[in-house]
Amino acid sequence: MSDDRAPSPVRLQMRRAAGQPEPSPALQELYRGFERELLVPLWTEIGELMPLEPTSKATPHLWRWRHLMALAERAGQIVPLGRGGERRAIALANPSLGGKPYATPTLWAAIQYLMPGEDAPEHRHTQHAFRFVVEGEGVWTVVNGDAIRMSRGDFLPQAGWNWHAHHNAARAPMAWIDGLDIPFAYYTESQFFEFGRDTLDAAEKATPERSRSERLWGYPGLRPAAQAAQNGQNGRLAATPLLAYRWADTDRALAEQLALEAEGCAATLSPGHAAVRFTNPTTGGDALPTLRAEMHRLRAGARSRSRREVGSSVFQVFDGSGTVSVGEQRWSVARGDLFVVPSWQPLSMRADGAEGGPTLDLFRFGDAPIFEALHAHRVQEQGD
Ligand code: GTQ
Ligand code: FE2
Repeated sequence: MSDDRAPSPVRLQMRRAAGQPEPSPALQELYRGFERELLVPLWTEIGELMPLEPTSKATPHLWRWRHLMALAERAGQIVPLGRGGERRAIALANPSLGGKPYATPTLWAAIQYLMPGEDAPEHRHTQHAFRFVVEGEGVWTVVNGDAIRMSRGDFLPQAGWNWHAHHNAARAPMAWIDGLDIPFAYYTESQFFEFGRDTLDAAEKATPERSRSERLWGYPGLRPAAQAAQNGQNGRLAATPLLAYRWADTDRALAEQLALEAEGCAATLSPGHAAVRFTNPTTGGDALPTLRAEMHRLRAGARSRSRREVGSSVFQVFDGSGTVSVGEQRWSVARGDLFVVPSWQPLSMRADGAEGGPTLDLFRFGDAPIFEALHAHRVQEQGD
């Protein structure tokens, strides 16, 4: 055997354990043969490769909004924005994903910050994205030339391969959060990216109250007839054509679910726990192909059912305060705080306060559409 051969990256250890062959010189020699030929037997790996249920590498973790904001503000002062770096976005890095900028194995979650008058340059990519605003206003996100106002509580989906730029038309800086499927696209080696124009034209710097997409699609149950069936798939679009879901609508939908529950109609997930999902009006399914987004509201003092599911999620507290437990972790949370729920880790949430007090509102996004599409999704709820 030649000595100039690179050391084998395969390392096999003989172990005395159930299901493992008895260590012996012959076994040792067999394992060295496997290493030379870059082979790994199933019997040494099966516990790690095929566990009885998901054992996520990701850790439940909480990021405090005030710490994120302080650092984003500092970045606004000292980090210029431009072509190449593309965005002043600062990602949540799960503590057990090797320092990668991934909130979970599939999800990117970042705080993005724009100074007054600043533009983030146009580009497009196959990764699906959305913006969610917990506070502030003054930025318009420009998607295929359509300027879309961003303000508190708005959910702004933006499916892959659409041109987009962001424009701060106000005199104050603004922050928001981005969610994307960047890690999923990275591991599956499926991503494409293109640079667009370096500057926006005057029309794109307009600041309309309502975007073209809302003027065309923003009416419950009404579809523009000119957009009916010519898109193939019986008019089902892969991603939502509605590019802004406004807080006034979301807030009202949640308030009405709780009101209906109080009137004795079964409307909520569990007592005092209302939720809505942001959907594609042409399908009724998730707004984006890979990302699910929802808003949850817990009545003061209410507790959610404990629940675990395949796939991971990121939550941001939108309003109110409460206690959240994820796996072994437990946190008190308040406005803006972000936390991650790894695959198959139980989540339960409780709103602070006594009856009649302020609700706990939480924005949530996750990767469930991926697993649903592959028939690999499972949910287990307390009491099941
Ligand atoms: O705003 O276009 O947080 O492309 C990461 C990648 C934001 C964006 C991110 C992006 C963007
Ligand atoms: Fe982007």
